Amino acid sequence: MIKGSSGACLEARGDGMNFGMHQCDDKNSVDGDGCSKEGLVEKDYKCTGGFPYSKDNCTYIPTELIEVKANFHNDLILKFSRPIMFTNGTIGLEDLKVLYKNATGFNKEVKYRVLTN
Ligand SMILES: [Ca+2]
Repeated sequence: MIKGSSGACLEARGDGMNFGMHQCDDKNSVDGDGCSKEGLVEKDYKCTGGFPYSKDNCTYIPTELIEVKANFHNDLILKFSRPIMFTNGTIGLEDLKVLYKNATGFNKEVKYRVLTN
């Protein structure tokens, strides 16, 4: 904590002590590592462990496949936890590999086509 010009206590950023006035403090003033220099948790990150006596540790939340279902045409519908980016800005056959695993554990690559909406 530091004293502001009005005499009120303010929380310093980047000192590794989180008194709860900012979303996070990871003991630096670097953007792009999960906790911004303004003390905000950055997009797609989760920060934990920040207390008056310990800094926040921020980790990237990976994109997860959260749902797979088939419609009546046997099209597989994949739902991800966030919008996903592809190699050339659009989904292509090089972006996804689909494997079929049978009861004996044998994996066979499945040919597919891409439908987007
Ligand atoms: Ca940082």
